Amino acid sequence: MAGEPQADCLFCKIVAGDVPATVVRETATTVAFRDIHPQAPTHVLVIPRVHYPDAASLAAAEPQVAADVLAEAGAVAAAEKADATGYRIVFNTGSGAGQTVFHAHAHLLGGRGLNWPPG
Ligand code: DGP
Repeated sequence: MAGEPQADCLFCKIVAGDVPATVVRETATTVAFRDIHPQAPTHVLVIPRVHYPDAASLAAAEPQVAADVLAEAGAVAAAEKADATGYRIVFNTGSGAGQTVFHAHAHLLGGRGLNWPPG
């Protein structure tokens, strides 16, 4: 069922504590942890505890949780002092855009200059 944990989902396993992660913040609805392949000095993933395959489907079904993910990305940026120089919040959506884990997640990237447009 939509929103329910999926047995084959890596990020559902991180939410459950079955796969270890370096967690930096947690709320009732979200978990934020460091990306295993960081692309910037600050590279944190913020995920909803509920399972939806991407950000748009999360926002359509549970808009408050989608807002929580965004707010947490901002809170992580502030905690990591990435807000001093600017930061980027990215939701890769679809394999053509680089999405590899199909559990909605925000990439919070900061701590260095970020070029535009992204590759
Ligand atoms: P995306 O490509 O947008 O689906 O982002 C998935 C990110 O997840 C990617 O940057 C690498 C990260 N990742 C993959 N496996 C793990 C893991 O086991 N632990 C952590 N912390 N991050 C992971």
